[in-house]
Amino acid sequence: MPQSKQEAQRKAKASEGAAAKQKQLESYTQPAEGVLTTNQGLVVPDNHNSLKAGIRGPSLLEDFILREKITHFDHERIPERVVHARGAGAHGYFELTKSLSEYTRADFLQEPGLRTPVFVRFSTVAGSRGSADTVRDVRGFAVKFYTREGNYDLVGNNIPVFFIQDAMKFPDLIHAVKPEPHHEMPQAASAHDTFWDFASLMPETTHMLMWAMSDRAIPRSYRMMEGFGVHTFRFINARGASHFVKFHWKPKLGKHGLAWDEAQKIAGKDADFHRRDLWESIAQGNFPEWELGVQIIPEDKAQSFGFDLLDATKLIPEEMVPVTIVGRLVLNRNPENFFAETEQVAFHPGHVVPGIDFSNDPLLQGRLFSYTDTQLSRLGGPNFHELPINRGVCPFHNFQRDGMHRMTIPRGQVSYEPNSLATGSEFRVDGGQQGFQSHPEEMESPKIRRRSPSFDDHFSQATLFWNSQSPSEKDHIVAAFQFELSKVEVPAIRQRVVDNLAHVDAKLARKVAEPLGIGLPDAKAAAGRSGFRDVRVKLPIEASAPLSMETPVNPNGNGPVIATRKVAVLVADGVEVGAMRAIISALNDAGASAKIISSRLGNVATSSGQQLAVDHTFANMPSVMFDAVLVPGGASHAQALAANGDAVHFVLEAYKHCKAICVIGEGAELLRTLGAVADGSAAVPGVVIGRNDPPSRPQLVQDFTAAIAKHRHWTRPNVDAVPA
Ligand code: HDE
Repeated sequence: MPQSKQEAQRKAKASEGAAAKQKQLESYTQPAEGVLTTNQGLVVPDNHNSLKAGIRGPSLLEDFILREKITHFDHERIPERVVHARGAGAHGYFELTKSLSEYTRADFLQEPGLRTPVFVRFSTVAGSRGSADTVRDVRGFAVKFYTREGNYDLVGNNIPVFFIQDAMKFPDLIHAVKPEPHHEMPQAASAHDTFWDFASLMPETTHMLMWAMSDRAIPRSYRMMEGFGVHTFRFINARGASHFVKFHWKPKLGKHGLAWDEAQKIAGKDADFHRRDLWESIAQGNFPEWELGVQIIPEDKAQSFGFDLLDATKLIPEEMVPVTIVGRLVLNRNPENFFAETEQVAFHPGHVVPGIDFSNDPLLQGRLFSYTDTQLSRLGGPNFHELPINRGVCPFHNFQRDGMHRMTIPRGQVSYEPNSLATGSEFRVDGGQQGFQSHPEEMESPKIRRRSPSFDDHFSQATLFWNSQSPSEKDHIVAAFQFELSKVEVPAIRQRVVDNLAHVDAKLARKVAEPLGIGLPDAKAAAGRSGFRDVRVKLPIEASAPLSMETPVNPNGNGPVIATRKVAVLVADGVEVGAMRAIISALNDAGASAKIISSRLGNVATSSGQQLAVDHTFANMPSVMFDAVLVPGGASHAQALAANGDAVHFVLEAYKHCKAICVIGEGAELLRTLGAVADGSAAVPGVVIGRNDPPSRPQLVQDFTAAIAKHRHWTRPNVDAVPA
């Protein structure tokens, strides 16, 4: 067969696999149109009036149509997830690009080109279902692979380590971070006494705190964050050999954060910011994409790092074990129904397939119990695996029976094994080499309720993280600690936190402490507290580049990426549109989008007397909804904008949030209103000042594109002087 035909057949087969889940889900969908009926199928004759004893009389109990409607409504809510309640989901596929057959027998990791359908749910951790998307928090990154051997769930986060080492502490951690129990405040925020009280008394949280105070915890988009399996797992190959493995998701669009002031404002202006961003990108055909990477560690190397692979507060720096890219994840379809899919999806790290197994990480071990258990109260019984979104695409059969909401109808007399009645011949599960085989790890040790001493070092990786940050990233971390601790009312808690930080880096601790009205950080006091162990593993590296968000995810990627970036174009009557149109067209070609913003909807008149349609107003789409701002030229337009407080605020705020700004011709007037960039003549990072004449346009386009691609210009001067 010619190769191209083979390739075409392979592709057709691959997409068939990816569509398996969609086909299955379609059989459960219900059209929105048609006559209204009761749940029993009776046509409803009148959907506005209840049945009454007389035209002005009381309603009758007999009215089963009213009763059914109200009863169903009364029971519409289910308990929200106890953590990760707020989330957004999408369908897509995972395509293997490099066979992992050397390490694992998992079917979906054998044949490059094979596509496996997936459902992914991103989430915040602490907030309730209706909380804002852009709060400072860890993000969940949960992937359900509907493989031909059963469902595999990789239930990870956007941060590669965790707050605690043992599942025993999880309820305490979550009780501490959730709203305080007496008055249920604050919502979706760690900036309060109970969280920092707990954290300060648990030095093992320190490494994760560093990540949580970094811009990782305020991502620009779900599409622009990394994902991590966090724990060490095992791959088991066809010969039964085991390797340890850590999973990484690397976003195609790079990893980017918001400014903290911006994140807080977005929480009010558009609480659905991340959910909307994901939905709109997919709806517009800009399918979010990640690469799957693995760090593979031979069993005999596992003890060689100094820190323990079973300790979820540790990562393995990529310099020590490189990440190999083995596949890609593409999200290409929005759910049909939020409740049926995103809310009812039930992830579980214990959903594994043959070839993937657990490590003894005591945090992971606790999770293996929790996830099925929690669905029992959340989804109302043991049959949640039958919900359409949770069904595997391969057949399943066993003799578990009955329970709330059973949907399948098991046939026949037999519900036990072994039996001879189901088919007339003897049937028993043979206990052989078929199916999932637990890795036969040797176990010879006494039962013990203690922490391994190999988990004792709580600071060396926190220091590694700190040393890996750029100066601006360090500033953001310091500011985040200061903000959070300034909300803590008990000074002794603030003091304990900075005492612990002194073991990460003395300068960091001093800086954090400065505005907090407490004493100097006291490393000795921290070391004297119970729970503190003075152990430091010597790492072979001082810093690790991939830990900085400023290190590109894919250093070999081509050119500046501005795809899906949003640019606001500020206009008023008299706007000169020549250069503006050239820039917008170049932005569109590069996959970015531009929206025309003015003080009112409708049209503005251009300098040549044409009408320019306005997309949004300054009030309904403020600067925090955009990645960059363009102010075209035109004398009366520039004057009008400079006299408009909303327009000035728009640019000031974009300046403060270090976004790319391009001003053309008289549009530069608006910049001059910024005390911070006095006359606009000095080169300010990310501020592009151009002329209206056609010959300068290519350079203008190039400079503005490069400025947007840089995401943010954190080193911009005088940002604090801007009162936005
Ligand atoms: Fe979870 N976690 N978790 N977790 N987790 C849940 O399960 C739990 C942990 C993570 O989009 C719950 O179905 C325990 C680490 C994500 O539906 C619950 C421990 C990581 C999601 C639960 C942990 C996670 C959850 C709540 C410590 C990163 C959302 C609802 C022993 C690797 C999944 C539910 C979704 C959800 C328990 C720690 C990630 C209660 C006991 C570490 C992404 O079962």
